[in-house]
Amino acid sequence: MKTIPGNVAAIVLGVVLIAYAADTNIMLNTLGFLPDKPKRASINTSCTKFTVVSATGGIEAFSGSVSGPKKNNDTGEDIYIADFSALDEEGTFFLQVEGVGRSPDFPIKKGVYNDAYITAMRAMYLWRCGCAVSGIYNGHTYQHAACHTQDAYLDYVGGGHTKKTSTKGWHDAGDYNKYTVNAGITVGMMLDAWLLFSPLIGDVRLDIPESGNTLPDFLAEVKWELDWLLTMQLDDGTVSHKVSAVDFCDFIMPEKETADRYFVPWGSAATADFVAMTAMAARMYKQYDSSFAQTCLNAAKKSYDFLAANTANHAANQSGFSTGAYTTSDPDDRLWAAAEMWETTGEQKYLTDFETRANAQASKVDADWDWGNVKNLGMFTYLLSKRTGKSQTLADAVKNRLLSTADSMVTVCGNHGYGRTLGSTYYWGCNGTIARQTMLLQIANLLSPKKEYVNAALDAIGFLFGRNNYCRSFVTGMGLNPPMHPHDRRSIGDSIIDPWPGYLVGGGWPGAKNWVDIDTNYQTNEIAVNW
Ligand code: 9MR
Ligand code: 9MR
Ligand code: ZN
Repeated sequence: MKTIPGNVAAIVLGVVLIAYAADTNIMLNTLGFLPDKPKRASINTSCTKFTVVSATGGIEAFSGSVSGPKKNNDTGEDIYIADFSALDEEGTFFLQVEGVGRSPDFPIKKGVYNDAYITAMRAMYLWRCGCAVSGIYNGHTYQHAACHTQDAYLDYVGGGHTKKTSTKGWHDAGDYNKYTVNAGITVGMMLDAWLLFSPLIGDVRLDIPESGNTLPDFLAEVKWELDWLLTMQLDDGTVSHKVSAVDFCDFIMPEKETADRYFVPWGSAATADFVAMTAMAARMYKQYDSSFAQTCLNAAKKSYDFLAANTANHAANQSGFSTGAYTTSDPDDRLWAAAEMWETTGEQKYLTDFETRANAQASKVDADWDWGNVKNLGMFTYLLSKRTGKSQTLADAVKNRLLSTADSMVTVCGNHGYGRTLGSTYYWGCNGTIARQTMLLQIANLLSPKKEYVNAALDAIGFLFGRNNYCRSFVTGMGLNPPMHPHDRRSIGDSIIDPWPGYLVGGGWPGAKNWVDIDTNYQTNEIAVNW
């Protein structure tokens, strides 16, 4: 039996049992559970009975028999499930599995994921480029001085060796470059989160420099990225694919990277993503900052007009740069751009553009999507729009496909021993996709409420926070035994042992067992804004 640190003496029903460490054969969401929602643990060794014990009183709060075993294809394990969903009292508990051992302590309480939300949002703040950042977490002060204030040179976009300001934005990942296409999926998801959840997150204070201003903190954080994005638009309406040094820098703090950084030539996917993001921002910031909203709308129209006059896919010419490529063809990006332009302006030409593109898509909604495929974002906007004028046939087709996709996600999740909504699919950054899938499930739940959708979304979160074959959290600073060596230049370059907090690492690929918590392993252990 493998053990991990965290030894606690357990007293059960007045009988002193052996003092033993939490056992790595019992996997569950180590952030804990909401009282009224399902609670399941996965056990990868033979077992029959389990109890849930109050960690404070040593009182048995629940007992049951496991189900299974069921073969987990990707990990090759036989998995047993302990279901204690019926336990709805608040408190701190652990699971005791007869003949196996015990789980770590976990809470059941309302708002159990609120801290994770704040930490993840503050992680976006800590990712800021173009300014000094500082934040205290678990007693450590994570900080760096103002970085990349030199951004950026125009050499590659026809401006000679002169500069145009392109500061602000978030660093992309473990590297410090800034990529428009990856900003697309990231900002798109975040502004959709605002659309869906602003009543819940609108007042949550993130303790960022803008806290207390008129703009809600969430929108203030996203605006830091939008302010940078606006600098990426070139005079003719094209949008630069990235701001980057020619090569990745060493494992140094960001302010130590003083190499020249350049605007990289335009690409049509980047330009379309820019249209979508700024059109969304025009809508969502309007009530707080109408002049910023107008700036966004003007920028969106300009780039949209360029694309309308230049319909061919245009890959950015990235020669001379060895940094992240984010190469992707543009039909999905153009579709998303058209959807956001329509939703923001209500103009028929955008609706026609969107519907033509949407009709041409064989699959209207995809279960598995990332930065290279933003079609879902456009489809979601179309479905959630209250505007009149939609084609009923198309709207029905998209909605049906969305719901059937959500239904199959529920099935995939239920068939997987660890409730992994992506089933047995593994690739670079797949953990990010699992987090992203919760968005599709939430939108399905909005359009056609079904508790299974929300439960699958919770399972996705559970997988990322410990109910997985590693029995570890995949998010730095949170949950059980989290990543300690992410591929993150700040975490490697500073003197603090614990990595910068609040970041999801990419996860195993090519298979379930290939994640390694080693900082050189960017293939499985990097962090990135879109995850
Ligand atoms: O650090 C880089 C990381 O952010 C990228 O995701 C990864 C793939 O593009 O590349 C990393 O940089 C490595 C480079 O590709 C090859 N030389 C070593 C660099 C650091 O590991
Ligand atoms: O997330 C990207 C992944 O889908 C690609 O397979 C991979 C290789 O091209 O690149 C990933 O993006 C990296 C980017 O190129 C540079 N910054 C770090 C990103 C995360 O590893
Ligand atoms: Zn920077």
